[in-house]
Amino acid sequence: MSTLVEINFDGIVGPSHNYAGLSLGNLASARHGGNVSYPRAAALQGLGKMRHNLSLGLVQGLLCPLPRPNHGFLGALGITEPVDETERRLRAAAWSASSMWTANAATVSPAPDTADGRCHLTAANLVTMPHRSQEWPDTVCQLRLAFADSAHFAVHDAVPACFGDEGAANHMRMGTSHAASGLEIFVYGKTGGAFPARQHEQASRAVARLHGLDPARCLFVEQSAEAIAAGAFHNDVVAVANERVLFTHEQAFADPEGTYAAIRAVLPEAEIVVVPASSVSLADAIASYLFNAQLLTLPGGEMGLVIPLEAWEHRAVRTWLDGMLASNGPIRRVLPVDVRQSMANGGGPACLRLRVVANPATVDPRFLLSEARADILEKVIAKAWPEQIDPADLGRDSLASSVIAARGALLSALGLEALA
Ligand code: SUG
Repeated sequence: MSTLVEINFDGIVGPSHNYAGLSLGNLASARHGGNVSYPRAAALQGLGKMRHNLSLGLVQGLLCPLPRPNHGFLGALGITEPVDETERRLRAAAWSASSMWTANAATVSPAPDTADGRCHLTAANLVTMPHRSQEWPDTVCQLRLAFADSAHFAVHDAVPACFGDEGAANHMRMGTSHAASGLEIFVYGKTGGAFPARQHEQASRAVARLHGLDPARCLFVEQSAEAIAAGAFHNDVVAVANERVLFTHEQAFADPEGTYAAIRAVLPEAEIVVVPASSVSLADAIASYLFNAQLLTLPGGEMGLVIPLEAWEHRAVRTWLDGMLASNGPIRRVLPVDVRQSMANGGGPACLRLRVVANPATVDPRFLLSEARADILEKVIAKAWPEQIDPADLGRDSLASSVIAARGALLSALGLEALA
């Protein structure tokens, strides 16, 4: 039996989690900008999702929040307190806990797909949004620690900033099993609408080259302009794949039929589950985050879809899901989870995790979760995470001290002081 399994590395929600309305084109971020956030509840919700997946018998990994407020970023922009009106957003950027959405940390090509037989990870430059562009150097440090075993992993710096790259959120991998050689699907957008296209085709092509992928097993697919205009700022808001199954909204891709045909040409076993707009409109798909789901192969072999509660509670989505479960489709279980604090910033279950197919024994164990370690994390979060943050509090020294201390307590509890 292969030792390669899918490991989901969830980002622990950082103690500075707040709603600053920083992401143009991300409707939830815009809608909740200025609201009071609840970092402790947010981190406990995230941990609850990790525990949920652990209890399903899956291997669960974790990644730590990055250092915030980012004084280096503020210094490089010449920003000091007190800030004026024009500097407020940049200051908020330096406080953002956005690294929790680890689907944007990197693009991952597992060992069966690469020329040198190692799992390759390229950190995402995230240049389209200022608050996210500061993440990648710290992300690379963390990935180099978690995946330090160079016999099995290669971690690349981000591709040059001239080409925006948002990582695994715009990348899907299909195959007969996780351990088999895969078809890697890179989804990019084209600019032109009211909202930015955050993934550039050339960034995706660079990642494929860096990872040593077989061009015959790569697809570069354009995201539909309507999807971006409707608020699908990443492909993972309108489509998700797992092994032989693609679960997608009918308006996800610029050329849906061409995309499905190209997938079937490489993977004849592919099962493509298309949700028609007549059942769930693009607007409802984006409001409910139906597709921002974790499509998982459960230990028994059947597939489960971990969706946000918002999708489960949405009338049209629920009707469609009930019909799907009653049919004989490949997705056998629907598993709703509560990640409402993250959802209010546009981050559903799929945003919160980075998928890595690897042998868990080759990963630094400090980045793997067990029930016992989850108990430890829960205590640290309950004790050290701020209960709430009003965006007007950003910049306060007392808040900065508690955010820094909370992250420090987490790193010590995990034995990851090296990231301090
Ligand atoms: O980059 N939200 C994130 C959400 C990322 C979701 N990730 C995936 N779809 N994979 C973003 O837009 C909001 C921060 C704020 O407004 O305070 C934010 O960054």
